[in-house]
Amino acid sequence: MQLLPEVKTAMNGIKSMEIRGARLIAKTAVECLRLTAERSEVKDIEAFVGEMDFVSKSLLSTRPTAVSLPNGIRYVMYRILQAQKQGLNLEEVKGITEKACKDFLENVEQASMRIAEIGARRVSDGDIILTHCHSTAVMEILKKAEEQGKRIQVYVTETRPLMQGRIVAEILQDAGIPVTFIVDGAARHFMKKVDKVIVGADAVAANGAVVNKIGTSMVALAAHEARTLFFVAAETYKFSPETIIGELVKIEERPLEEVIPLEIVSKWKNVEVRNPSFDVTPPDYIDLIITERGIIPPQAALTILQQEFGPAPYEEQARYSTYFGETVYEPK
Ligand code: RUB
Repeated sequence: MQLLPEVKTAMNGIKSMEIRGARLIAKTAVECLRLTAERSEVKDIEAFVGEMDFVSKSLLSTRPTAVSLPNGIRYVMYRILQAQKQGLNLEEVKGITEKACKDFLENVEQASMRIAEIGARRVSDGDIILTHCHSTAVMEILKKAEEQGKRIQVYVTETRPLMQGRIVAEILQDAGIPVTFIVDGAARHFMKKVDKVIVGADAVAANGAVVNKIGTSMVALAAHEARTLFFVAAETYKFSPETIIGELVKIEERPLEEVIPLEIVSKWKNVEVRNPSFDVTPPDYIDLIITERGIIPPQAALTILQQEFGPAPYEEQARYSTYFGETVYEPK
């Protein structure tokens, strides 16, 4: 089975991180599904489902941590498989696929606007905020607060090793927000001056733990010590249904040359270099999670998952999970 050239380019973009951040990864994946369905030339439903399944699994192999990616794929594939089960014809199933992709992408846009509005309410005039890594959700909250006439200042960590902090500094500077750019290790040094930390999320677990860029949990620890508020901005499609049944979110480990040039490390005979891309911040260090449905304490993450994935999710979740394993998803 062949992937469209556009899908291959998108997959390479996600792997190389030209396309990065949980929201953009999910949007790109669902756009790949939409394009595949639109260009599909197969003549029967089984072949169509097989094609969509192949593209889904290929997309899932790009980066493992951002739960928005499997959730976007799940949203579309679930509807395709339900339509197939109902015995709809190929054109109808294709129509449902197109609608599912469009709906998911529209939901993402709506959620972005809502999260900006809801999050901006938690930002006060005169606030000093610290953020770590580049989150589109956080950027929109801060820009919205600025638009509302709140004067804020933002400490931006550089975010080793790939320096997403530089993107953040540029975005905020262009929005007219004063920025202080610091190395990651300086976060605790400045934390006493900070009113609120706001970060994004790649995944939110059922127990309220948040997976985000490596270093987030150390920032959270420093915030906890300084009694600085720690907020997470996460749309509900970043909540992980698999964590309800005890699965752990996989932490991506990236190449060592992102951390240190190969010519240096090749001279080190007895040194191991590790490059985990994300870490886990326990719910105890999180004051609030800002979602498009409202603000929740981390302990309410399970409720959000139950609302998003059904009121009695346990058996259903196990079925959802099988889609991501070797076996084909079989709806009831
Ligand atoms: C990006 C990162 C972001 C979240 C949320 O990591 O950790 O904080 O993905 O982003 P990477 P958004 O650069 O490795 O992808 O709010 O845009 O979804």
